[in-house]
Amino acid sequence: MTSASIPPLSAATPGILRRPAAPAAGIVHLGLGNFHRAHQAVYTDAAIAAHGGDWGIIGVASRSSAIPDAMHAQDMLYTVVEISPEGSQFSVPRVHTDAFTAAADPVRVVKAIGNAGTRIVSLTVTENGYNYTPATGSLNLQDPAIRHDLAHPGSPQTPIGQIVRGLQHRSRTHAEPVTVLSCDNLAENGHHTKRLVREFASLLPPAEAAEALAFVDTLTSFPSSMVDRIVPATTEHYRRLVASQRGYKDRIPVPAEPFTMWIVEDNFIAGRPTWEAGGAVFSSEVGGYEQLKVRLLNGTHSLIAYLGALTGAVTIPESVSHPAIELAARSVLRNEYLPSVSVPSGVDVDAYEEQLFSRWRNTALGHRTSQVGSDGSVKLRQRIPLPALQMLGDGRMPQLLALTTAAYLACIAPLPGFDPGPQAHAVEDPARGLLAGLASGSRSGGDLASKVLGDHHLLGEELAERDDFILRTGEFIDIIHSAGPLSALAEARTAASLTPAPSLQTTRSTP
Ligand code: CS2
Repeated sequence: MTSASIPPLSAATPGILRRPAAPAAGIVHLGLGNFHRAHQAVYTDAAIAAHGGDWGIIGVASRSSAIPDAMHAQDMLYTVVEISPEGSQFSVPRVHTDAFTAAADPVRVVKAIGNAGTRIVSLTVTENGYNYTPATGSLNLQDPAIRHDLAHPGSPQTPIGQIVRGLQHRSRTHAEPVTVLSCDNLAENGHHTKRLVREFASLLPPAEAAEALAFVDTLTSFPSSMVDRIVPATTEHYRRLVASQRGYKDRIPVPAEPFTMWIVEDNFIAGRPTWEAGGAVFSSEVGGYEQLKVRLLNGTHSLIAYLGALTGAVTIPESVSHPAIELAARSVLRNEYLPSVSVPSGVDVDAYEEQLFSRWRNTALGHRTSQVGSDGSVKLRQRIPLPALQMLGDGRMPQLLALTTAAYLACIAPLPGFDPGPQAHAVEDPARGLLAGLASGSRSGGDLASKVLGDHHLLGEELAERDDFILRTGEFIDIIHSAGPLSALAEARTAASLTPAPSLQTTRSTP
């Protein structure tokens, strides 16, 4: 078959099983990117296959219409390609009932969330999509999009604005309860989302605020959840792979690693799909799983990404295959992140660590250092401050957490005269302009670190007070600039090995 004659993916593609009856939509999902389509959608597909239920998903993309357009052209279908060095597995979830773009049709988002048939509003909008101030964790009232949403009830642009306007619509029309489910890498993501929703609601005119807050407090639940699956960006390679192996053209296949995990707090005020059918675990220990994941996986991932980008590594497997980077990653994970984690009962940390390294070594996946490095100004706030403050409180310097911070700044805010290289240039960040401006007026690493961490509270208010951490970060910035990232890494590891061993008071929950 020539490439031109390969048919597009559709409901008529051989091998696509039709359901006896299409489910009605019970879920509105904000954030139609690759992660949602390889994670929650897959679990929901398994739940509907096993137990039925009206749990179809209306997918809402934030700004671009590329995914909704492709989904409509493909009968709401797309392929999940599980990639490992051993080979590829293909599956086609059949759960989306509709897809559209919020920016093009803001009224439709409010109506979809407000619809009585909607029982869950879920989100994968990334850490950056919650419009909060990393320093304080509160809603960012300086953000023009939040100001717009407070002033224009009919056309919200932000997920928090869309949710509050949708909840107001519910409260005024039918008062049916609903669950708001965050699936982003934020500590206590349910509490965090509820807090931002309440903050937004409380800024409405008084009568409206009272009504909205009453609805939030009594008829809306906000479970926390820990989500985990490495999902790189789609490239032409995956489109070609699907065409050659499956015999159809898919414009939007999603590559993903075979590993997947979802731990959810069972707090769904209006019911939920039996996601257990896809392997989800309902647990009262979500907080411990979130800490484990956000610090050991995501935190260590940041170190691998920034040091890798500075050494020119294009992908995470390339970076972690460098022996010095692997040693640093093991050291930050075990000695600096782990002591701050309440390890959930039954989790074997040694096995978890080995599994992480084998996932990061998945060369077939091609997960880019610049992708993991993106949005550090919001991601690092979730990953670094608590473990760093705990160590500092014990009188120990978190050398590798300071190095992670320094490597991040060297990538996106290099001092004048330093070129961090193409992988660092490819890192996107909402604070890039601000931080680059601070760097251009800085004379040294210490100067830059003190402006970014001290004056601008990039890692929160408490760390802004820790001159010792700021100074150490500044020293690492200087070493990276003068002698390169591997010298900074060697210095951090030597200093870490001279620091007294962690007291290893890892809090373990009782079984
Ligand atoms: C990564 C995550 O981009 C990042 O910061 O650490 O996207 C990571 O791949 C996922 O959270 C894995 O579940």
